Amino acid sequence: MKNEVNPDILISEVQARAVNVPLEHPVRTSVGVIATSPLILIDLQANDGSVGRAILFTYTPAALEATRQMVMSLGEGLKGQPLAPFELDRLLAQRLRLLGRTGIAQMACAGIDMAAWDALAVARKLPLVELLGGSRRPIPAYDSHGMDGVELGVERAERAVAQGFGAIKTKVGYATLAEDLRVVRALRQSIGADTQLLVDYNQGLSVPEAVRRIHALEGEGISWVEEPTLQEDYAGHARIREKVRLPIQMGENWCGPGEMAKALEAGACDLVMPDAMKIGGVTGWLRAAALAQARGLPMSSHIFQEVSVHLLAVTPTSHLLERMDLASPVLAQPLTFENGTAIAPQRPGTGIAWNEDAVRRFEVKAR
Ligand code: SMN
Ligand code: MG
Repeated sequence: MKNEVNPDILISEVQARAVNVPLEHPVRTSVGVIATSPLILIDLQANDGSVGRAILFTYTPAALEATRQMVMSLGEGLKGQPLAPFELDRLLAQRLRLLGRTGIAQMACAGIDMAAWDALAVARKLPLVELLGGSRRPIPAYDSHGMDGVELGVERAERAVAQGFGAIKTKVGYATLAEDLRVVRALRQSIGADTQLLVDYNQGLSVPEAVRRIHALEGEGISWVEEPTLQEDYAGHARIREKVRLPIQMGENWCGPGEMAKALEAGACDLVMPDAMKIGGVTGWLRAAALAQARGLPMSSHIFQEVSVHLLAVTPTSHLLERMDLASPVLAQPLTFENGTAIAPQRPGTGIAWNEDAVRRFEVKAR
């Protein structure tokens, strides 16, 4: 007998479009430059008329079409399924057990997960954070910059401090330690002692070089050193962590909560920052938050600010929201920051909606 009080809402269709969006500043890292923002925009239609939306960031335009196709084909296989994200997660895990939920498969599953949670929140007329049992509250954020050198680095840091950010992240891993120090000292001088300074090596150093450079940074007032060595080298991160006095941060590359558990088991880091896409969407994030809570590890986000502002509000060890604007040009109402914090929008769901004129302008059609 169907539950007439609350008949299942069913998935009707999943659509995915690829766009390549200009960035105000290229994201320069020690291991490569991201010149534009390649995104997959997902629309998940439910049979009650609700539409869930999600964004995927593919890091390189080369991954756009494959990721879009993966979302579309997995979505096709979910037509008629109840709009129940935990059930969808179980179904996709089962269907991809042999392939493995890694890389583009994991990204596509996460995109469907985020869109399904969005659709459910829209159907229930609640902001996602409230559907998850939390409340909309200011989440402290840091402004995230690239390997911008001294001049642009100071210019961006001063603008962020003027906007009220209490923390700035810069990317380091220049050719020499001296250049790292020159940039860090210039930024420290420009932002003053009250603003936190975070650095991100983007996996660019060997373990011995990381120990050498982080020792040299220890007197510079750094609040965290992110991904000093290869992200998959948990033992290497643990060796660095044992030898230095600055907190080691990582997590943006963990593919699902399972990889996070292995990293924590290895003692790889003092702080965690899962990526809402790679960790497995809302569902993956909730499981990651429990792992962080069990070990008392402060948990920050990695890009995906529009959904992360909801997720950090229901994260027991919530730390900092990363502000790196990768999608605003195609959003109808970009997330706003005030005095270095952001609050999940009052609108139902995540609040993600497309600026369709901009989507048409930046859309990348399959050849
Ligand atoms: C980063 C890397 C690649 C794209 C966006 C952001 C970076 C970060 O590692 O932590 O912001
Ligand atoms: Mg990083």
